[in-house]
Amino acid sequence: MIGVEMQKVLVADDDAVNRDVLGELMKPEYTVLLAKNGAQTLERAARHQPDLILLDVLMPDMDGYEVLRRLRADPATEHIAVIFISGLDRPEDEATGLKMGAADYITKPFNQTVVMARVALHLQVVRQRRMLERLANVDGLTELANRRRFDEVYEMEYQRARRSGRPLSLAMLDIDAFKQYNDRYGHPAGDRALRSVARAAAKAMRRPGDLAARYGGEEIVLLLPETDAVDAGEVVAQLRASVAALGIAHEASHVAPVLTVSAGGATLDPGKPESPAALFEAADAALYRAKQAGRNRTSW
Ligand code: GH3
Ligand code: MG
Ligand code: MG
Ligand code: MG
Repeated sequence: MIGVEMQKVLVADDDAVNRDVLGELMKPEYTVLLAKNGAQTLERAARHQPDLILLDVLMPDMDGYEVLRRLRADPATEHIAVIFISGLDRPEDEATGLKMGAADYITKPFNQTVVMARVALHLQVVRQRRMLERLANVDGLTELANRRRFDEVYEMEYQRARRSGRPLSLAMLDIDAFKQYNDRYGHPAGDRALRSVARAAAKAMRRPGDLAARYGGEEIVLLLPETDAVDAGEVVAQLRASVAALGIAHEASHVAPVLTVSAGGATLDPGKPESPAALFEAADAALYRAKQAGRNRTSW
């Protein structure tokens, strides 16, 4: 695959000869990782995030079924495709492996060409699943999370914050006088400007749980878990400053000679009965106030 990073295959077998044969077989096409027992398999799977594991069933420390069970129980490895490769060749063994969620079951002694073909097939499925996930969750123009993804994560984070009593902040951003920008510079230039603002928003996300999403046309929403109003205000202030610092000329703006954004924020009050929709509306109402007050500012 030219220009594309090679997919990673983890070969897990306690038998050194099998390991080497399978490893050498995969090497020309894939990045190969090796593991000689169950514990190593789990550790390497979590650390290296292979696309596929070729998993031996009979291993002394932990059998392959148990390894698969533990892979599925850990959010870091639950999605990894597994092909069993085993000397156990009874139909019941194969059925057990497939029912547990293995993508395939190959019996030993294996035919190298067939192993390669099956690995290629399942790696293609992995790529297609990733592409579908991307299409479902990522906005094509800005590469930010899309609204569908935001709604899903927001609901989850809102409930988590409610349970834990920890803060949660939301900020809604909207580009100022963007209609005039399009009118003055053209729609393609508007798209480029929007992409630049989106990149600035993505960069402003500092913690793993932070999420910047394209909510609507030129509206970006920030979801900031574990963040109170003061810290969230700081994130928004820095983002607004970095958008201004892009220095995207906007001669038709009545706000400033460069592209600016207005922002509205809201922070979950653990003491008040609220709803995800109410918190969202509060951020939207704050954005409206920022616009009313003259734009290029933040309201909370
Ligand atoms: P305001 O300061 O009140 O926000 O003024 P505005 O002109 O930005 O008004 P509003 O937010 O209501 O308008 C959004 C405009 O953004 C209208 C639309 O043409 C433009 N827009 C929305 N999505 C896109 C996009 O994907 N690409 C481009 N180029 N323009 C977009
Ligand atoms: Mg074995
Ligand atoms: Mg606007
Ligand atoms: Mg708008």
